[in-house]
Amino acid sequence: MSVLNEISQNLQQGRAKVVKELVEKAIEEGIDAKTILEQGLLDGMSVIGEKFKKDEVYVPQVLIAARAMKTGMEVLQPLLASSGVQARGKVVIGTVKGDLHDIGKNLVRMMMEGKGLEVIDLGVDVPADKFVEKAVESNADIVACSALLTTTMTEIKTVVDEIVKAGIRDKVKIMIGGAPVTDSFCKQIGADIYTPDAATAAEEAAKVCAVK
Ligand code: B1M
Repeated sequence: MSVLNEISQNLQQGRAKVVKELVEKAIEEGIDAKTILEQGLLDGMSVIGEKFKKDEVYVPQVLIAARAMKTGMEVLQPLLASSGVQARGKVVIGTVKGDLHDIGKNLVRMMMEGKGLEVIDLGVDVPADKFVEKAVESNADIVACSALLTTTMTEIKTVVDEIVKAGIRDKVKIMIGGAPVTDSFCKQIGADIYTPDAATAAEEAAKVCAVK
């Protein structure tokens, strides 16, 4: 098995320490950082994403795989930066104002990072103007809103309105999700993309960034 394959396999098993050692080994073998990222770490996260979508793995396995990915990335990051490898796109994500649920939002963030996107996580209870401020400041491709309560999902509309008001509607795609959110709600409030789960959200975000 190649070292890249080993990285992918061990990441899927959530073995953070082994992944770190294997990434170091791959660097020593002279494999370039971009290849290690794409054919090792991102490959592993992509398999986990697919399995999560099919209910073949559950939240805890995704979380430990994401932790292993993070550990590998810590070794790789300085090399990626110095070799000029850019993130594939930028996402500003948060749970909307009044809502403190963040487990699903964190999964979306991790899966998006697993697709090689830079994700700026604003946390929970995020007011609409904060989404806009960060999107402008970071020149984001996507604003991603999570809501878990029927009483807070309407807050996503406020985010859409603020984005329009700020004059950046044509610059960002608005992605939305969370248990009470639906595709028809997405259309109704003028957002762009509704996805039901974290893996699909990451796939759609990667598609958006690929055509930008
Ligand atoms: Co709350 N809660 N909660 N809660 N909570 C729910 C959501 C609820 C359905 C429980 C119930 O009554 N059966 C209910 C909402 C009812 C409704 O509005 N329809 C509810 C309620 C009422 C409340 C409080 C009001 C309770 C109270 O205080 N009376 C209160 C509100 C606090 C607030 O936010 N202001 C509250 C509080 C809490 C805790 C703090 C205790 C805790 C949150 C801890 C945390 O997140 N750090 C909590 C929890 C854990 C839940 C349940 C049990 C689990 C939510 C969860 O994490 N699921 C939930 C009941 C349930 O869902 N079974 C419930 C796992 C997670 C992986 O799924 O977040 O749906 P989820 O994410 C999914 C998809 O939705 C999607 O991807 C993920 C899967 O891949 N997704 C996106 C999510 N965001 C996305 C964004 C995208 C795309 C996809 O694009 C941008």
